[in-house]
Amino acid sequence: MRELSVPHPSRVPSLPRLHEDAHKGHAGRVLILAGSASMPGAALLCARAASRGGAGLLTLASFDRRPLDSLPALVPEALLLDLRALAKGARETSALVAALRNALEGRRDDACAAGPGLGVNKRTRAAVELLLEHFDGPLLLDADALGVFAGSPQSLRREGAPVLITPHPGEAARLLGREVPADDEGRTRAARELATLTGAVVALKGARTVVTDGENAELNTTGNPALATGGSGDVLTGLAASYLARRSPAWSAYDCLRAAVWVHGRAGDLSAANRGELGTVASDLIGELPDAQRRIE
Ligand code: NPW
Ligand code: AMP
Ligand code: MG
Repeated sequence: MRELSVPHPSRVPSLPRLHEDAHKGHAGRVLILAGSASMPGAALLCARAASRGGAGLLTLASFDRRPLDSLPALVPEALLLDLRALAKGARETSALVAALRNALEGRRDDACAAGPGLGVNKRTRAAVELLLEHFDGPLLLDADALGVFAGSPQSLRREGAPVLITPHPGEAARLLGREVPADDEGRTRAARELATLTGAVVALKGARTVVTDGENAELNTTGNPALATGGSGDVLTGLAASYLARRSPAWSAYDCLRAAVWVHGRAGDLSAANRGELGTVASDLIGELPDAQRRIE
């Protein structure tokens, strides 16, 4: 089999194995806040990737019905958290964010990811501020959850459980308030600066994604331009969230993110080999995740 001949990448940590008696709670509970009426696909890609990344229990929360309406057909494993319904149909930010707050109080999620497809607006900003304050597990912020903090990366800083951010260079530039250099040295410097300002573990995406926890930094070795397609980053967010939910003392937030970035790139490499770079769409990456991930299982 082609895949079995690929060696375990020595610098990428192995995924923690579940013990023999594990139940789905041990595999990790993941909460995703993503999607909107005009971008349901981002939420669905994120949820599908989290499901393939081994989430034991997966919930998609949305302020809009549309991502949730499509979910059962595409990710039957996932649970739905309909924030509009919990807010009794209200559309105001205050009511919707209060519904999220109430929902969080009754939940026990091991990790949360927020951002893909939410839109850059006041509601997203209020929701992410709420998660920073009240979600006490690892919190991964991507896409519009970063867009709402343009020019104020310090607002992402918090005490306690780790925050992780996965900006592409455009999002990183908005956070920092200046362009990110294109060369590897400049990208690494920018990623480290973001880690320092936010206190977060950072993946600055692109070809050779830089992953840093502020101290350590490394460039990812997998991936190719097949990944330069809409929704690709949303897949990474879901995958990383599922790894974050797999609690293990030997498995840091930095390890999770390095592993997710490596597997995501590898899925892109497998898809390019099977379909070509042009023929790969983000959904295809999800189909390649099991094979890609087996290399580090
Ligand atoms: P350009 O184009 O070169 O001028 P945005 P987004 C720059 C959702 N999606 N290197 C780019 O620069 C996401 O989850 C929904 C350098 C431009 O300025 C978000 O919620 C989908 N620059 C939302 O859409 C599928 C780069 O950043 C700007 C760069 C917006 O996310 C698609 C564009 O970025 C999408 O995932 C790079 N590698 N990449 C769905 N099906 O529902 C980007 N830029 O404005 O943040 O737009 O990334 O599409
Ligand atoms: P996003 O822009 O959020 O959809 O994220 C795009 C994803 O694709 C990130 O994980 C990038 O690292 C990856 N990616 C985009 N272009 C390339 C490339 N040329 N080579 C490798 N990975 C890429
Ligand atoms: Mg993105």
